[in-house]
Amino acid sequence: MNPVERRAEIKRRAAALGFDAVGIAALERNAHAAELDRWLAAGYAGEMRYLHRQADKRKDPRRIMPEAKVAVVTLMSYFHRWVDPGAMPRGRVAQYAWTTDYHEVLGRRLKALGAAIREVVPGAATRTYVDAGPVPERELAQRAGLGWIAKNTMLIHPRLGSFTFIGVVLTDAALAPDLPFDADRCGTCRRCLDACPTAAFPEPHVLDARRCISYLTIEHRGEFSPDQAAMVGEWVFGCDVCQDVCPWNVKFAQASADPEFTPRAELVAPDLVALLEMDEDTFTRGYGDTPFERPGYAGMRRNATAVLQHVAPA
Ligand code: B12
Ligand code: SF4
Ligand code: SF4
Repeated sequence: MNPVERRAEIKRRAAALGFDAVGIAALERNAHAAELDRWLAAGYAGEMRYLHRQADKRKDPRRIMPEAKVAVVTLMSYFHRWVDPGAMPRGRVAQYAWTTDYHEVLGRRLKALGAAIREVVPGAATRTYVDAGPVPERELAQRAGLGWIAKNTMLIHPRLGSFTFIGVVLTDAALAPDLPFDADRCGTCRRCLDACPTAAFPEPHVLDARRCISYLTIEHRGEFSPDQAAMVGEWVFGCDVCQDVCPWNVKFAQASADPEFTPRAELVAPDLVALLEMDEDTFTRGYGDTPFERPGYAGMRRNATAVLQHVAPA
């Protein structure tokens, strides 16, 4: 097989493994390295110190795996549409966390894709990444032709929308790269920027994570200041507002039919009062295999307290 035929075969196998889209990016210096430097210098990463430590690799992904030539980039939709959580007090949870932790599901499928690449190209080396790791995932997805980086900073695929997980396999296999997705289909729209409840976008394409509810409820360690608690509003884990209002999700995206991404009721609308009353063992039994494990018992109780204060102030 030549590099173009190998690319077609790998895409066929990726589809059979349940990936919704796949593309190949040549590994080059990140075209937006300067934006990353500016973003870090402005302090927008907050307490996510690892983003400073990983900056050199994010700016030049060839440094992650020196022998790698291309990134095989996958998208997997987890879109479910908004579900009314019913009687309050229940907090809202970002859709990506309505199911078993995606790192586990996607990690397993990416390993299978790595094995498929090694079958198609015997002797090839592969390394798989999802979320964790110094990989500029949105940048690589755009370069692999999978969509554009939108004003809300999300990677939007024209058919799937932005409720997608990105996965990456770096490899030294000789595969023909796809063309980058060069169009910007946001146009004059700015719904996401105007809808953000905490004004977290100082300008289009730039997110001040310190003001983002997703950062506050998932990444922030320790207690909330009164201002931070007020910003969280009704969101007990993550936030989807800047995606919920996007026409590319509202009009075009289809709900995922993937059985491994079937929503679990206790994640879609957790009972906040029960969350505050449960002990740590009960929390671990109920939520140990879910994204709630990242903020953990203490973090989720902190979030629940802030939401209850918002929806039913004492
Ligand atoms: C740190 C992080 C966060 C932080 C910061 C987010 C941010 N916007 O930077 C916080 C905790 C806030 C966060 C929140 C969320 N995250 Co997050 N997060 C990451 C992580 C680990 C690194 C992102 C990063 O490097 N940020 C720093 C900024 C500067 O880099 P960047 O976003 O990649 O931006 C690049 C481009 O935008 C480009 N660029 C800059 N300016 C410009 C201008 C133009 C015109 C263009 C074209 C490009 C461009 O340069 C940047 C540097 O390369 C990635 C996984 C990964 N390894 O990449 C997941 C990831 C980005 N997150 C993801 C998700 C799902 C979310 C949430 C939706 C979760 C939720 N519902 O609560 C929210 C969305 C909030 C939002 N609007 O971004 C997905 C996004 C999938 C997608 N389709 O885009 C990723 C890819 C994880 C994954 N594997 O699926 N996240
Ligand atoms: S995830 Fe929520 S808080 Fe964060 S930028 Fe989007 S709308 Fe704003
Ligand atoms: S809401 Fe509008 S500006 Fe924001 S990401 Fe979607 S299309 Fe782009």
